[in-house]
Amino acid sequence: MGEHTQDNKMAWFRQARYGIFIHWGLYAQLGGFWKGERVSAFDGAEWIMRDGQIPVEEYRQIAKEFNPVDFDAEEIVDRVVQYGGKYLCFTAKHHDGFAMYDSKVSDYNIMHTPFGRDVVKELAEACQKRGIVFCLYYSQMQDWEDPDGDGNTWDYDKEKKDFQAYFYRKARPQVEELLTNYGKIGMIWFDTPYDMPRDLSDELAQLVHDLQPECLISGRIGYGLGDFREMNDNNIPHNAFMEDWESPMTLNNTWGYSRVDHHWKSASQVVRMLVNVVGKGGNLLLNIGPDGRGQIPQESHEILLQVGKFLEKNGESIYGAIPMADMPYENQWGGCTGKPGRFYMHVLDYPDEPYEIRIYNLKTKVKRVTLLETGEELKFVQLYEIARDEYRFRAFFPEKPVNALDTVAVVETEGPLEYHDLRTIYAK
Ligand code: FHN
Repeated sequence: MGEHTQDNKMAWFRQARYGIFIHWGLYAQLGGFWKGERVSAFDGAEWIMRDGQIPVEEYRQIAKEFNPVDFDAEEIVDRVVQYGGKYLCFTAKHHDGFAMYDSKVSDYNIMHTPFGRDVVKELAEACQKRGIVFCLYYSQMQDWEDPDGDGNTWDYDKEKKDFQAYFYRKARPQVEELLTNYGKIGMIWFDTPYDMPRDLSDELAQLVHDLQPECLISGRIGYGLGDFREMNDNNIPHNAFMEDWESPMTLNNTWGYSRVDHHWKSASQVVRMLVNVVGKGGNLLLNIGPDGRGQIPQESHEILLQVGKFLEKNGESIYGAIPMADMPYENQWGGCTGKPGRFYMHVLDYPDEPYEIRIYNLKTKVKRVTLLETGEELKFVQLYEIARDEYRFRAFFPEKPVNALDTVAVVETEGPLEYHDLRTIYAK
């Protein structure tokens, strides 16, 4: 193991660029419906307990029936590999307070269901076998089952809540279990810190550092204690953000499984998001919500498989890519991702005849332009127009896209990118 620096710690994250989020818990059994009625779709379907103000004693009954017989960790992680994801982040405990693992801290866990299997353990082992970085989501503040956890004001009196008691009784010891019993955890994904007291957040961060010094902490621990910035849900910044960051995204409009949400993003929208995020220096964490039987919805599967096929051939332009700090992010054809000594043009909207793409005021000399999938060399010209004091790079693409999702061209350059005048770089 090399020197323990922040750069070393972040290395896998910066290389990965694309991870798969899995929201799965008791709520998957309900799929957004309670007693035959659809519960508000304002929040994701994983919020059903809170949105439907379901009494804790009634919600608990789901655990008595929870038996997702189709759940197969090996198959799920095989799929993550096929999808091209490099890490998997699983909801060990979401806001409903139900632990999806064998917790000695609270009986409100998956071992006390007809299913009775430790899903976290099965996923951890399956990830380890396939070289997928295993990460865990843990809701540290909200817990709708615990009388002292944040959020449940329909069963419990807000005024009587003792958050500190909850923290020491449940949250802290559960995080300790998760970081002790499941091998190496790549990242612990805390969420909704709201007004969690600073000293307890500090203590939680310290606990993670003590138990697994290399485990990353998501920005949603709050108070800047995370190792990277977590963007808002389904949010991509407008410009490159020159720090470590991640955008968590849904594939439809919910995190937890919903029987009625069919608003799926297409594979081409996902690739577009990926290029957009990675070109600006971030990671995309894309969500799957398995159903009550433990199956990945077929629609998600098909979409993510297409993305995986794209990555199989074009992964070089995504994995380990670096931000294109000053590249124009709004142009007519797509976007760019970078690597030292080269950048990748991702042609998402293919140009019409004469199939030409221009980047203005890129000063760096271009050595070669090739298509990543086929190796075909593309013609290009670089010129400087004296009267307009303007540099022009023009690349000529073939008549037809080599990939309907994204035609990627590798632009090899002499040295790092330099621009004539940052105010005037644009692409068309
Ligand atoms: O409330 C949660 C939500 O259910 C989901 O887990 C997302 C994922 O980023 N985080 C919270 C909302 O931001």
